Amino acid sequence: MKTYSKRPTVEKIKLRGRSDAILPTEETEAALDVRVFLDRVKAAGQLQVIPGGHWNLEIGAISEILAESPDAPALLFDEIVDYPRGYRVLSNILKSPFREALALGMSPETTPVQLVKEVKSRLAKFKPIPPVEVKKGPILENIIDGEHVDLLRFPTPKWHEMDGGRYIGTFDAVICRDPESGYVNIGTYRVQVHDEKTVGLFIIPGKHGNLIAQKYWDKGEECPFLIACGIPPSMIIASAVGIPWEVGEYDFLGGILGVPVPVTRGKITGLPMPAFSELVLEGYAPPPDRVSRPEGPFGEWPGYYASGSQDAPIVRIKAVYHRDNPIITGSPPFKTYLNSEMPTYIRAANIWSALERSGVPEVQGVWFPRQGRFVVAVSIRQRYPGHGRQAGLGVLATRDGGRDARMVIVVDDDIDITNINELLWAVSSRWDPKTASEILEVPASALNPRISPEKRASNDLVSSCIVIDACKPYSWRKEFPPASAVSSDYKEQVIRKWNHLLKKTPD
Ligand SMILES: Cc1cc2nc3c(=O)[nH]c(=O)nc-3n(C[C@H](O)[C@H](O)[C@H](O)COP(=O)(O)O)c2cc1C
Ligand SMILES: [Mn+2]
Repeated sequence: MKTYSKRPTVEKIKLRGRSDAILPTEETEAALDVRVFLDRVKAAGQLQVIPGGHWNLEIGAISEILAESPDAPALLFDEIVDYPRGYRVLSNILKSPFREALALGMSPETTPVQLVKEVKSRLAKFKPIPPVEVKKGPILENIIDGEHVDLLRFPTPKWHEMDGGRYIGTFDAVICRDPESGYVNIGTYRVQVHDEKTVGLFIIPGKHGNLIAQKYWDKGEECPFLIACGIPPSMIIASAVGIPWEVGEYDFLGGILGVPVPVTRGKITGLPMPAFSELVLEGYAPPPDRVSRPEGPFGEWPGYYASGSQDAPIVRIKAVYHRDNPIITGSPPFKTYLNSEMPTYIRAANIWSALERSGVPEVQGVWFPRQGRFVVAVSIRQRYPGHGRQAGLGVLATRDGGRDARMVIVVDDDIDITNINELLWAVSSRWDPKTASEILEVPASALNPRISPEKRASNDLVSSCIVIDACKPYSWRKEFPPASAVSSDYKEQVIRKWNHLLKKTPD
């Protein structure tokens, strides 16, 4: 059997300076090294290798078509047209609860709401763990610099038909350092290949990477960057989540996983890159008022081209680091119902804790249904009149639940909020739109397709949101007609007896 890693991996690396360094455990090895991750995914029958696809649209289209299947496999594209065998692209990386759990360094059997709960409990006990610097790492297997830098050597896909170019950074980690405090930030920002030695960066104003770069640019200086375009699957948990400025994303990820992230320094900028990354670009972004280039459009995560094409900063690449046979990790955004969004675990956990902290009791789960990422679902065990409404409004009062929200749905705890069928069944049978709704205005973002051109032009970025209280009405909940569905106890008995027909094993 072909394996993608030569085990053991992390243990081989000599640790420098920190004799107390905690090495990754079995659970976190897959989270910190995409090749170990692929071995586990392959063993579980969730990896599909696709030879011969074209970088121009085919990889994107196949990824989207296969994302529609209920157990969407991870896709490893090899022998890509125009490129040598071994130069690969990995997509649909985290599109199953099994793979999400692996990336979170948790047991792959964990169910989605349990994952949110586990993340919440890890965040409650959270202590940052700084990265550990190592001398050697697979990312240093190949270093190309100066005149030899040629980004076109990598099979960067053009993902969607109307994209303005090829995007090497979609499941990426863009690393830079605050010149004042020395704080290292990591953000997932999309990266377009302009030519052999230049990429374009799309960073929304206010994001940390932009705040940092602006400090260099204000002084007329270039901002040093590392752009990791093939990353360990767990990196996305930290790089794509709004973590407070004081907590570095490496330290956050280490804290969540319980082990330090092994890093090694870029030769030119001295910035730390994950030692187990696959492909890292290093370079400098000149002040955009001096040099910028049109960037985009790019199919964005809500499933539209809302932000269009604009002049954006560039990064001139001075060095490229890659593992032998590098893997570009890609996550082309699709319609929201096809996206896998690891950060939603953190965000759901944050909303859940915020509700608890604000004194809303008995929350049983918080979830972002994949079918519509502008929707938040909450389940509660009702304790008093108005409890459901309070929980729904509480979601909107949080940073993670308020922005761009279109619908907050609150249901009783007999409903599995991760099952869209059950959720809609509860809404359609227990909700009274006239008496059990609130409609409010919430902050929106430029990527929200429902912002009118006028509002966009005047920067009036707000949209409205409905809170749907689909709990049984508290005052007559005991008289609410009982559901006719088979009870869970009896269901289990029947499945056990009729297993040969039902082809299902009881949990
Ligand atoms: C798949 C994916 C792609 C993203 N692309 C971008 C992007 O192109 N530009 C951007 O500003 N934010 C993007 N984001 C959101 C940022 O990664 C996120 O806000 C993160 O918190 C930014 O890090 P920061 O808080 O350190 O700035 C993306 C998120 C995900 C999950
Ligand atoms: Mn940050």
